[in-house]
Amino acid sequence: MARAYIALGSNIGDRRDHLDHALEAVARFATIVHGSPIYETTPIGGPAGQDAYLNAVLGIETDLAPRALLDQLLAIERERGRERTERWGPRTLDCDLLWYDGISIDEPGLTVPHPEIRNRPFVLAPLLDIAPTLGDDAGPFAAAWWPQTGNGLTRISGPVAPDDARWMVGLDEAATITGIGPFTGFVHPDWSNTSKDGFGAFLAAIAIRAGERSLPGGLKNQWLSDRSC
Ligand code: A4P
Ligand code: MG
Repeated sequence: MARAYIALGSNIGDRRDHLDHALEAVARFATIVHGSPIYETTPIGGPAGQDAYLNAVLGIETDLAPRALLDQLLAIERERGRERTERWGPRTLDCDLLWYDGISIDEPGLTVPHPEIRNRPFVLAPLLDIAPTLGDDAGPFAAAWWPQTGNGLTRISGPVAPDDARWMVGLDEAATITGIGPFTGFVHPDWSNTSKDGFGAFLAAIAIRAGERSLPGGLKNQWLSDRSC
């Protein structure tokens, strides 16, 4: 079983629905063990006038080899009508393989770790949320993070209500607080009926409920207040 990290991005159509679809689709062939917060991010590169992106990262365990995993990710992009017209152009859904079991691959059509991780704040932020010590031969990815890297990123998931400052947390964080982890799969008690906010609300609910139970002042005060982005 290999550990891998996948970056998701969307800036066309119902962006959240595309990410939710990716989450469910990845669970067809992998166990999802980490789910990052979702960020709304300013487009980097590509044509002027693109809409803002939603970006997130999943940590998975899978029996698929890297190439087979990439093929599955490209298939998920196609399910969402992904079209490639220009470099870094807008897209319904982008699924990039960021990192696979610590190995390096440089083949036609597959480079791992993804060469742009350190240059992409919209990847670094959610990745470091769920895997703060991850790195490659050049060192930890966290070394590429500077305070200004967070400019243009807004952590949006999953406000349970629009005026509510509660944010989604990663599964590992939730598991630490609840003591009921590690999670061996993504299970929502009523997943088929939870559309837009299913994932974020699920994680937020776990963390908030556990936080209210065990942390004086509640989870929000304890460790959401010191996040800089
Ligand atoms: N390919 C090779 N290695 C990989 C890998 N590790 N993961 C090949 C995924 N694909 C890999 O991909 C082109 C080809 O790369 C694939 O067919 C595959 O065989 P693509 O998805 O068309 O390329 P891309 O995503 O446009 O480019 P790239 O280099 O992955 O760049 P990024 O970093 O994904 O940039 N701004 C914001 N705010 N948020 C975004 O998500 N995304 C981009 C795309 C630009 N600006 C953005 C965002
Ligand atoms: Mg891509």
